[in-house]
Amino acid sequence: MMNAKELKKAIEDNVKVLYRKTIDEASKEQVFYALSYAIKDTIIDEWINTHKAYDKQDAKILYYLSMEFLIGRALGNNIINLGARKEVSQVLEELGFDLTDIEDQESDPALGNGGLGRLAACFLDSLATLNYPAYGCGIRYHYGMFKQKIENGYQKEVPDDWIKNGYPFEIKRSEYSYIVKFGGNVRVDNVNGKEKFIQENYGSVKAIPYDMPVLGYENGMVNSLRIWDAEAITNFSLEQFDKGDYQKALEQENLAKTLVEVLYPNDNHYAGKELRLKQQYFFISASLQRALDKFKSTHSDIHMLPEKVVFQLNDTHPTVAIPELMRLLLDEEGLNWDEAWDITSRCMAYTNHTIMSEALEKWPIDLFKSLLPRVYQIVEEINRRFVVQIRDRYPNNAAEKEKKMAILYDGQVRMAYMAIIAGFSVNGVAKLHTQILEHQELKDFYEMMPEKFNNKTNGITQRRFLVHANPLLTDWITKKLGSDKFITDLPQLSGLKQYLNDDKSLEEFMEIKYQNKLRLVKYIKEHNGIDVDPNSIFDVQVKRLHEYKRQLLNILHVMYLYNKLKNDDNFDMYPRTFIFGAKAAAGYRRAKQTIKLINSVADVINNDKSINGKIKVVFIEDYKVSNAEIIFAAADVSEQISTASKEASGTGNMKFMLNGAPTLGTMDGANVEIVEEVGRDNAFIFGLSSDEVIAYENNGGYDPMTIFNSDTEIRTVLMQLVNGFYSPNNTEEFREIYDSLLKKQGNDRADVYFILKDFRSYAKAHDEVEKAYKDKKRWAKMALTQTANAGKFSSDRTIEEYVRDIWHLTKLRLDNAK
Ligand code: GPU
Repeated sequence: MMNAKELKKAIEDNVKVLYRKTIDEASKEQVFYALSYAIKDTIIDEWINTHKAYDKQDAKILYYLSMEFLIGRALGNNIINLGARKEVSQVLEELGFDLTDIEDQESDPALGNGGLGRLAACFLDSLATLNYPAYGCGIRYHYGMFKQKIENGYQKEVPDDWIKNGYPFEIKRSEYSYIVKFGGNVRVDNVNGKEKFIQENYGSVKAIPYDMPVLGYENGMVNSLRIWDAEAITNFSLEQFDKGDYQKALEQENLAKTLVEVLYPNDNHYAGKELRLKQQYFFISASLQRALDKFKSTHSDIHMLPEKVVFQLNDTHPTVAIPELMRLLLDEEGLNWDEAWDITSRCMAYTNHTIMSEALEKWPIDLFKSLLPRVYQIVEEINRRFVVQIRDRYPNNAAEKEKKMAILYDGQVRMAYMAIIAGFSVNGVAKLHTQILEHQELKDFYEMMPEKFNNKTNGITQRRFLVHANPLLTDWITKKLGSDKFITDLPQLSGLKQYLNDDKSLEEFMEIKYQNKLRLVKYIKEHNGIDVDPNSIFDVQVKRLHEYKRQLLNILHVMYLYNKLKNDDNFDMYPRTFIFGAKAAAGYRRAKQTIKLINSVADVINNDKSINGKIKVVFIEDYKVSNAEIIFAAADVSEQISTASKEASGTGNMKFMLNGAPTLGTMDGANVEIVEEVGRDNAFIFGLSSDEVIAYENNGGYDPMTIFNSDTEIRTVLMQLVNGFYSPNNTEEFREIYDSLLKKQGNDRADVYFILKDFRSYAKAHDEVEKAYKDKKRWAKMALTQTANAGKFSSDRTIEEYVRDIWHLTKLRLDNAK
């Protein structure tokens, strides 16, 4: 890192070169660019040095293949990982600017939907921090996750043109471009008695990589996130035009334009769109071609590939990597099937992130085949050989096993099955989730190949979600522990336990929470125009809007509390602010209706003077990584209320915990492990267990009408959905929500997600929260207990487990590192 004087000069020079301005004339945005380029400058040498070390040490490299990297803003994070936070803020101050203001100028790169994409970003941070050689490989979407506007209570999607003004931390690397082919047909040639498969009449596009630096924490390591952009090859080339291939030239031009245009905004949901499959193959083919070329530039024997390269498939979205690697090995490298299969199956590992059936990718064979004719042939052969294996192993129930396990079945390509069959590792993302995979969802595969299955409980990076998000707490912890080692060794937080009975420390801890609440109060005032009482309990649910995550349960409970305040003279409550933040997939009706409901309830309650502000409801517009950091730091209560068995892990739960907010949740996903760490007394657990949920599901569900008929308070709340109480101009506004809770919907049971079933138990858990919070000291202790026990949930721990059990990487040595 340059010293303060050099940095100051670099910023001033950049402002001049970029904008023909002196620093006193520069806007905040201009200073953002000037500073970012100065920071990039200091990164570059370490970046080069890291990749020289890759080559010199002949390091095994991980390729983390993912359709999503929800990286969030880079500037602040890079400054932290360079260890230059204090120095940079000071320089900026001298120049008359505030670092936080400057950071706010950066667009928030949202190349992901939610948990899955954010996990990939946390993993990159940990890999670099732990000195492991790795590339993230993904897509350079021109439009990331849409920006959310709330208009009249409804979500409106606005395109996220994140690269409009140029993104300072990326480098275009045209010299590593590759061609990717789509469609056409396969011709078989016979060359010297050997079959050769040639794809012809295809359309193609050029894949151009952009690299972003991924910095380790103060270790001189800089890995790359490589995202692929598309360009047309022909540009109406005369050649094609002459051949009368005008139509094709146009098509290719068009393909290049649309291919990487936009991220599909679906979380945990497979929509089966052709363009999505094209995106998948596009970035996979380019990434693999590059990985093989890189390997071959320093190795002569392709059979060594598994010793030097490993590919991790982030869910099934990149699974086409399996037949694509086979294709490259067979058709380009000239290997035979067995050799290619041996290499492929030793290079590929798969992570499963959900058991939700609507998320499972099953491509129609017709579509798959016409888009990827050669790749499909290979899938057929993989499937044929696997079916032979099944018949061998299960001679008595082969047909049944085939139905349950074959890759090709019922006219579909079942991507998860291909990933399991071809790869050497299948992992779930939390203990409970992995158990459910082994014993329910994938039990036939587990029975046949148990050695492949393993668990890797998710984690989060403390560099972003503590050091960057919560500088006050970071400084306090550093003081209390006498060291900042927890920044790279999170379990050191357990040293805070010695302060659990120290009144002064508890007071300091809660004072920091209060300061962070003030920061959020200010954000809410500026962005929502709502006044929030910082002394109220901040009860927060931020995550994607999904029925299984049950934001509906939360808001129904708010309606219930409001009724009690209004109607029951004996009822009183500690002031609460219910904070929501959530984007709904653009085509997800029920999710959008739930957003409208939350906003309608907010409107009525926030404007009712008679309840003295005892309840406030805030819907934070455009929930994203940058405001998430402010929200986690300010939360008192972490709502993790998914229907048990449905949330594979959750990672927001860990971010709240790290920042001192106890979990109010079900025994689902990683909540189970959070409770294991803090103890049952330091969490508010409610609801059906996953076993109970699964048992109900196997028996046709339960009857919500008995609850409706017997519980008058619940009934009143439900009636308010359809009597205009929250929608005076349209009593039908929330009819579908009402119906979904009480009536069968086509093939769906009533109340698929057990909202009414869990309601009373949820309300009781809320009572417990209030009781605990009123006892200031008890609460402070409970809050500090969360932070002190968060050590397990660092993505550093997760990555070390992946390395130990799956990737077998070696730490890179960096000679020039500090
Ligand atoms: N997840 Br599949 C997503 O965010 N999007 C998806 O499309 C799929 C899974 C999430 C899980 O819902 C969440 O429980 C988990 O913590 C996260 O992936 C990371 O593993």
